[in-house]
Amino acid sequence: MAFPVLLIMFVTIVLVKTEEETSGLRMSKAERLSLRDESRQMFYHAYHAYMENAYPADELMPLSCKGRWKGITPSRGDMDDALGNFSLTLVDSLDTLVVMGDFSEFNHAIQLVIKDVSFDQDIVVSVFETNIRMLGGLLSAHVLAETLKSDIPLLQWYNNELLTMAEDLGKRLLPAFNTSTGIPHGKINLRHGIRDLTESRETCTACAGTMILEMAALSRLTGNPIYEQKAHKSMDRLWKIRHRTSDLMGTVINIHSGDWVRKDSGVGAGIDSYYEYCLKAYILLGDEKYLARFTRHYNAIMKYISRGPVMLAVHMHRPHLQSRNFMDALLAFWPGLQVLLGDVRPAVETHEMLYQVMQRHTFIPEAFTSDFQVHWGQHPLRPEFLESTYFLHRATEDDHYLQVGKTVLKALQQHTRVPCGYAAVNDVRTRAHEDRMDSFVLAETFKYLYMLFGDEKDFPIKLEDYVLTTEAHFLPLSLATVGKNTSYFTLKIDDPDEDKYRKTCPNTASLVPEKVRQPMRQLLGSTAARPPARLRPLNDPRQINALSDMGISVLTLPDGRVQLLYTINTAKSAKDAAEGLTFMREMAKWNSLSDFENGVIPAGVKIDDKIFPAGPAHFGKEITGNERHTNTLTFVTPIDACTPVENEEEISNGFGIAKRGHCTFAQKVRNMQKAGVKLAIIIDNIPDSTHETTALFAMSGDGNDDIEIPAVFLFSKEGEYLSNALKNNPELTVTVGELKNLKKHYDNSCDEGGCEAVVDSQNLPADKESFDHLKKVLSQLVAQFELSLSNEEGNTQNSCAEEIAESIHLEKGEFVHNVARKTSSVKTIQQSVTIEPVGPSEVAPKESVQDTGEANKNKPDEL
Ligand code: DMJ
Repeated sequence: MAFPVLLIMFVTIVLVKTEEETSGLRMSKAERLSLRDESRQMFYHAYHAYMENAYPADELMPLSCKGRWKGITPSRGDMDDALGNFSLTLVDSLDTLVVMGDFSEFNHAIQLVIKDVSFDQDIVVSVFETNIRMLGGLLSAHVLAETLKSDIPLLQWYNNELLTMAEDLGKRLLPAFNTSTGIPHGKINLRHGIRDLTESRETCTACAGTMILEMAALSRLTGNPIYEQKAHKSMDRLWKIRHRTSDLMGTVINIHSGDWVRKDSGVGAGIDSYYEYCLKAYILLGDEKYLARFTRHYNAIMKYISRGPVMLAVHMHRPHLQSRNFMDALLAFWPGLQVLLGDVRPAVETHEMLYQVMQRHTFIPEAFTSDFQVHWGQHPLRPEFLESTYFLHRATEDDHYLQVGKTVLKALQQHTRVPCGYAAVNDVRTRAHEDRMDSFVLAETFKYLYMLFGDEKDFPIKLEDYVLTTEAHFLPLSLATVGKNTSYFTLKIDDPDEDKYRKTCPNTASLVPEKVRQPMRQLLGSTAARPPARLRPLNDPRQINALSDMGISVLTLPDGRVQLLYTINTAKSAKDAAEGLTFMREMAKWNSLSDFENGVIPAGVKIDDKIFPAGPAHFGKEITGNERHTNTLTFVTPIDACTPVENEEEISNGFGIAKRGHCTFAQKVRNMQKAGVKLAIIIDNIPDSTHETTALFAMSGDGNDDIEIPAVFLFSKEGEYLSNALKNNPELTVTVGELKNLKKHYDNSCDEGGCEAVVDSQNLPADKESFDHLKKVLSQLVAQFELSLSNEEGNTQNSCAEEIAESIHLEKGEFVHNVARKTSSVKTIQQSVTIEPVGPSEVAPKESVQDTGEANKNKPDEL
């Protein structure tokens, strides 16, 4: 049954390798193997730290260097969902030991698990987390022990003990499925079942839909069909409640009624592994109904959620309406899943987008905006990006993916390794640590790194004989034939349409990953160009209609920015589509003018003999050219300047200093201006931030033009320097100007090219004004336009085989021309551009950033 999928994967792997250049740096075998060894050492550093300082606790707290226990260590709320006082990290790590060929420690570890772990505890656990980490870990270790024991004498004593434990655990999870819908409760008491949990009503789609692999494996290995039957029933119900027109799923369900509680639909938190298990259920079990379902979902996702490389959640019932303007780190698994399906080209694109995000922030933050700014800064050393990197490398054999893995590995080593393990990053902007090392770091992150750099011969098992679960545990493909002929496993197809969708699109022939990645880089980091005249006077609704004809829709994001979305198959004609693409490309380039890194003119503050880069403002007097402002300074009271400034007399026409937070930048500067401040300096409130690690940005305005004084933004460290200098010398004067010119004037350091803006300021003024006007007009018109969009259904897509055949041959120079001829080659050539009418809005950083991953399995709306 699994044969067709294996064939797809094989075809993918063979065909994707082409004669084309990989453009990225080649990696020597010696370097690759040394990275493999380093990955292994990283795993052991974490593993030993856990075993020596935390075991038998569930997790290691790497900063306090002790164990985390449920009910004993102060609770972190939903973040503790995965805990159950059942030595979670050890169970999750068992098969990583096998992959690394360490049979001696594997042998020792399984003996410890058998001896120490008990599930007979009065403890409430997450059904989803316990299933993927504990049940999956036990089953995988059991299968590997069984497989290896004939070759490894050390393991010959093994006699199904882990399977017995898995069955004990499986039985304890079963009562969760006792709901009228068959959709399981989110939590269960390991000893008492759902007693006292009856008021729990909601669960997330991923929570309910990520049971089938482990449950089916348990059934097939024990011969008891009940587990698999329950999980199938839950999957059947989920399929039934999909949105019948869009084929999309929401993220939270009422387990009793089967109604949707949250109807936002993306591919990340709250839903991710449901889609993963639809496809992998087919791969593992060979049941074609799962492929049919996955294909339907996949087409919907590629039609509504995928915007080129970007994946943005929409409303499941109004799929043309975006529900969020940010993505979360969990969606980084998606390219890996696309590789499994055989749709490598969009996988390459989305992976490349994620790599740009990773490079920009060193790690992929828990959530990031559609223009790749940090939305939630945490990074708990998640595996998803490496998982996709691993699959893409297997499919393409492109050394680029080894280089990507190396970048991730080095970032982990440099910023997260601590004496007692690896510590999660609390905020990628400050790289502050968090006392947290999740079990998936050992189960997945280091495993994927090791498998990425390893040789086939480094692994004691044939990787292609297994499906990797969502927690990277191994389940053997041979399970497909176990029980295949029993009536228990013959499942009825409940949807007459399903047969129509029983085809996948292994569409990777002649794919050239570097050619796919290149445009992504251009999109995200292009040098700016002057806008063509026809983009300027967009001041009339008819022109919005013209955009619509070109396949471009306009959305206002909640933070006031405007997003243009281009979908070829909504264009009126081939000619319009080609125009639309040209428009988008030009806008992408041009838009970079409003992105600081790509062209806004950095300001500088000279304090004593040091010149610090500072962010300018989108409001007030512009700081350009050779003009320099020099003056004395005063901290304003109140320090946030959110209410009228009280120390007006002290200021006496000098510069004022205020702190970021509590109100908008514009509000602060307006209050300071009223108090007679001549230039406002706003200091960041994120501890330890500095321009050395965080990209400068321009402060946003609020649409009013009453502010006349200039304003600049300094990161915390530079602000601290300023405060100290002022403390030492209350008469201190500072000079503010355009960074480049300050440097030229005072220290000639521009000769080294250290202060060049990407765009020469001479190119800016004339068109900048009209572009601002365009953005204003777009903002005003957008609400009206969005309404009309919501009633609009996109055209049906071509079969993906056709699409790929048409789009794979696009050369850079031919792009527009080809699109004009091939308007139906939709999904791989979508683009979106976000225009910032103003800079990033003034958002006070959250003091305690919440987890967006596991926690959001249950609370996806928090993202
Ligand atoms: C893991 O536990 C699994 O991969 C899960 O599906 C998602 N979250 C974590 C890793 O980020």
